[in-house]
Amino acid sequence: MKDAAPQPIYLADYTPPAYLIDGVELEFHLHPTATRVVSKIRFTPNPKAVSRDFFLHGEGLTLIRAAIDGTDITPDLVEGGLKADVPDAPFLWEAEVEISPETNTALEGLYMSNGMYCTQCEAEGFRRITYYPDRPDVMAPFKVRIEGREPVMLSNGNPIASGEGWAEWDDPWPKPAYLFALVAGDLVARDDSFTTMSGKDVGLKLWVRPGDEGKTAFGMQALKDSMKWDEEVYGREYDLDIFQIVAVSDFNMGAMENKGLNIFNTSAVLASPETSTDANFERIEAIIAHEYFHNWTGNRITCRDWFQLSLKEGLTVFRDQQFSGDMRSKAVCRINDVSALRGRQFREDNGPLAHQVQPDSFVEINNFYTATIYEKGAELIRMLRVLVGDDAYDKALDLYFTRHDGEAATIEDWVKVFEDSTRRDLTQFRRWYKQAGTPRVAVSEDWADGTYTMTFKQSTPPTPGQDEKLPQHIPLAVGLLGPNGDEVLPTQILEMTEAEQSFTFEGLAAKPVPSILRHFSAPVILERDSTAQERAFLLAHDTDPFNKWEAGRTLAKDVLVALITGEDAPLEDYLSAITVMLRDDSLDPAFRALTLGLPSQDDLAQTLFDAGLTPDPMKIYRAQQTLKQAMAEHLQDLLPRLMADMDVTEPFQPNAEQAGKRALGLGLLNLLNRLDGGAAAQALYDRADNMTLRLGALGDLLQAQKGDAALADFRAQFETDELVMDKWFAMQVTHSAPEDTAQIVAKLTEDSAFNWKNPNRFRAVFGAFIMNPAGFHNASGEGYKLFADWLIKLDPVNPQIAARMSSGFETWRRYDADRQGMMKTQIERVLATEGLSRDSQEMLGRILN
Ligand code: 0A1
Ligand code: ZN
Repeated sequence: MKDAAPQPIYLADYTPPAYLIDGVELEFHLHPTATRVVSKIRFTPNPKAVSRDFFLHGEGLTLIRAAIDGTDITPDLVEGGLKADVPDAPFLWEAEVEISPETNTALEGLYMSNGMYCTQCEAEGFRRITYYPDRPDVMAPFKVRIEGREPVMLSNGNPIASGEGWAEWDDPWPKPAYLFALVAGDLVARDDSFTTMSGKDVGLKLWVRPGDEGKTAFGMQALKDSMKWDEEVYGREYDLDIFQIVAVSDFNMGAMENKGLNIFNTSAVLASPETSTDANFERIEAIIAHEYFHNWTGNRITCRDWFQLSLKEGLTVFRDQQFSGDMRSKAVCRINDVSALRGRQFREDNGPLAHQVQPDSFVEINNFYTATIYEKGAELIRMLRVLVGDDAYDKALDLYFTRHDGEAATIEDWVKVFEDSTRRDLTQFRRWYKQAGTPRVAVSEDWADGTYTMTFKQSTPPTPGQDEKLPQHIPLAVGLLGPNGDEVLPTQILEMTEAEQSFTFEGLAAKPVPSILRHFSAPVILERDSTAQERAFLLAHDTDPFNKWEAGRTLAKDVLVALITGEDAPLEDYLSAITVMLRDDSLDPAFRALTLGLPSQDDLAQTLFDAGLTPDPMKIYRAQQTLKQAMAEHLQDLLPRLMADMDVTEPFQPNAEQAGKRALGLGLLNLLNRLDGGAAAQALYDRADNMTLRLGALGDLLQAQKGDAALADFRAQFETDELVMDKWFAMQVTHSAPEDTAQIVAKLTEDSAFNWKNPNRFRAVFGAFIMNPAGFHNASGEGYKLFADWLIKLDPVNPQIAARMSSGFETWRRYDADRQGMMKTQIERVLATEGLSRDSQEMLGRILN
């Protein structure tokens, strides 16, 4: 019998906690299968409470003893926790529980990774460590004593004392339980220090397993850069004596912002030129910044409840995006951020998993760490900043930090801060948080007697549970170009608030070419009929780098869609525009590399689906191949010179400048590869002294079906490096021929190195699989079955990852009846699995409906 459907939790049901906590003392006696946790918690009745019921969350705990004010009691063990009768006055709660970190494969709570103890408590993992009011609006200072045999034993806050077999930590800043952390094991640290703006010395430690010390320099520098940036840009200073990062091999997400003790997936912190690509370095820098920035946006000011998740995540993503833009190229970072948004968030917002940035309900909060909460949430903050202006934004943030420091706040508090400090009415803007779905903005234009009029119409398609949508407040950044390419109107922000609205520009000498939605000023889909000539014109002349890139991308998309549907493709326009762009040495190589890239297969499938067509994954794949071949042939005389220009002769640096050259060089090599059958790729593979070039070359060799020797060599060189071996797995799936993909995946799962319980390894294979549409959607349907088999296998071991991966089926309704039928069968098969987790039930249930 299947379990009853899990019940949702509603935002509308929020009530304040019955009891608050003055202080927590925890004592850990570490043991792989029988860790004892002794807790002493000083509770006080909350004057704002609506009930006096005493309930503590607890899951998978063996209760050994409980006492109130020193007297042993027998609490009522109930589903999800315990209840007890307590005094109507402050009291001391004591408990002792036993847990088994070694058998905790879900990687939530206290678990073991490679013999090392570590924790993950967001969102609701602390209840697997001890009985506690595990909700973010209960904040308390923590003191922790750890006893065990591990040479290094860490927790949040400042170190107090330690001796043989024990260590004590004190975190004076009140925090919710989801920010608790403990790590113990055989670890070594890279040490450094940072002097804050008020002159305080902070000790910095980056802890890794012995052997990984050589991969810590970049992460440490990124941490110091982040600390400095947050002082300079947001006026935020660090607030403990020590800041620590620990790298852990088994981790469900990228990293976690636990107070003073960030825990990182090794993939999000360890880096060296020999083992990490430029993209890895860039991601690591951003994640280190993100977690560090949470110290203020997330930790000092946390969330009242999980419906407010975007309060901390949207803002912190926005801050890390600003940081990356300042550290690297603003234009390139913005293009990358928008590409990621479209690739993940638009896909989510236009399918069965669409949800609000502030949801009204959820079943399993772990399923809501989504692109909508994170990346769309960041876009909302970016729009607010555009609407109020940079200075007003800075003032609003100062007010936010003063007004809410030490609190568990809400999204409403956040918007109110902006209203109070700018005196703007943001009533309509609030809809962005409550309306799911990506708005479409259609543009038409009119030109007469020197007057140019643009008319915008907005509409948002229905999303699950939300049929009716109201007009949004959309900032449209617009500039106008004259016929000779000069800008006749620099960027203006047009505020759209109506369903349909016109804007008029007078006194123009000639009909202008508009550049609309500059820097992607709002997360919308712009619909505008345009000619290939106009797109090529904007690619050549637009002063806004984002729209310049966008023009090239849209032109490429026009070509691809026409190739797929069999219409006339503006191929010549595209090829000549791209040639001019590539030849332009004044353009940043990184920008040129991005402009050379094509829209993804997934993007094209969604575009066709939106146009009322049924996407055929093979036709999409072939159209991409055809266009790349045409580009290669058209550019063949230019390729060798351009590639030579991109050679980096200086020693490897993971900076934006060198990375841009490598990216363009590899983009060109990918074209040349189609003409020389892999010869240049082999030569590059043989001489590469860094992972970026080595991996780029390997990808091309696989593409050319000449990768066997390089693959074997790669494995032999990096067999003992988990993170590089993840690449070895992923590359084979990504660069397989569509008809072979499922078989390759199946073969890889039999490899002795396929340690599937490790989230990074599982994602390397199955993440790459579902990101390869032509392979995954191969008409045989064997990919669907294989994928479902593995979801079923993973779910009882690690429900969080199984549920996240099930989004591979998210787009099933886009496809033809045969594919839909086959996917539906597999989704239903997984759903029918006995004991399927709440996580997977919720995700697959939503996908199906
Ligand atoms: N708050 C972290 C990410 C994170 C979220 C959930 C986790 O477990 C369910 C783990 C980490 C961040 O934004 O970086
Ligand atoms: Zn975050």
